[in-house]
Parts: sequence; structure tokens; C-alpha cells
Amino acid sequence: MFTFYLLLVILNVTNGRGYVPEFPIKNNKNNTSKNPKKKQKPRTNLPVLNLGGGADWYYFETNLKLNYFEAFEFCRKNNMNLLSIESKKEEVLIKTHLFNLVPKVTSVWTSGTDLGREGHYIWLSTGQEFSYTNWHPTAVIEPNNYNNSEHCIHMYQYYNAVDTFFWNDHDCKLTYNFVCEIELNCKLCI
Ligand SMILES: [Ca+2]
Ligand SMILES: [Ca+2]
Repeated sequence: MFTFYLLLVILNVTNGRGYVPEFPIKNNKNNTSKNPKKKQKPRTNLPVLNLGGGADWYYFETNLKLNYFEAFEFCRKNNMNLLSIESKKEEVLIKTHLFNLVPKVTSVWTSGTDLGREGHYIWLSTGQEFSYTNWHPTAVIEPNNYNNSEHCIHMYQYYNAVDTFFWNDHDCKLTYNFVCEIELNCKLCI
């Protein structure tokens, strides 16, 4: 048997083109590089919602209340990211669904923060600066960095109407419900 294998190796080396290992890439049916649709499915065991029918899927955690960092950790552990709100269109989708969860849920963490530099707000999930904002417009002007200790952005219902979820900077250690998301077309997401 050994002699047989030795003969095969010698034939490969001396067949005029040198030894060319032939990996089974061409015939590997599990190779999805030519099948991007297969990669487009959300890979999480949690029940995600395809709000708006686009490429973004969301998970609303309505029971567990965690601080900002724990919420971020929870989403990453489940192959998602803590919510980043990139447009008014996206926010309308989120708050319309949130309104259905009131009064059980009235406040959720987003990935927004200015922990790195005061007043420099980014979505930690993407590293991008805010391109759209919906700060709380009445009573106290937000973001106000109250007591110099508010650096994480949550979204909360001001009064009982669908369009009254606003943003506020708050103490990152407070515990709230939160929203995770999967943006399937997001090249910036971790
Ligand atoms: Ca988003
Ligand atoms: Ca505040």
C-alpha cells in the first residue's frame, strides 16, 4: 500500500506541472461564497421582527432590564447589535412597535453614547456619528448631561401617544429594556 501511495506522489510531482494540491473547493456544496442570499439570513435564536420588510431585523427585549453595557453585551452574545437609529424612517418603525408594548415597555436603550468625548455622540454599534436625532424637545432640553453623569442614550415615551418617544442622555448604569438589531446590509456593523 505504501509503495502505491509513493508511486502516486511521484506521478504528481513528475506530471509536467509540478505538485498542485487540489482542494475540494469547486465541488464543495457548503461553500456559500457564490450564494450571498444564504448569508443574508439573521443568525440568532431570538425571535426577530422584520419591521418595514427591508434588510433590518429587530429584537425587542420586553422582560429583561439591563444597564447600557449589559444590554450591549446581551445583543452581541446573540449575534446582534444594540439599536442604532440612522433615520426618521427607522425610528418610526421602532416607536410604532414600541407603542404596542406600552405600558409594559416605556424606555429602551439604544447604542448611542458620548462616553468617549462629551457632546460627541456616536452609535457604538457602528462607530458613526448621529445623522438623525430626536432629542426630547420640552421641559428640560436634552441632552443635558445632568450631574455630569449622563452619557448613554435611551428612548422613552413622554406621554401616551405613538409619536412621543424621545431621546434622552441618561446614566449608563440605569436598567431599561432594550432593542437589538441585525442590519444585513450594514458593512460598518461589528
Ligand atoms: Ca439601525
Ligand atoms: Ca438627560
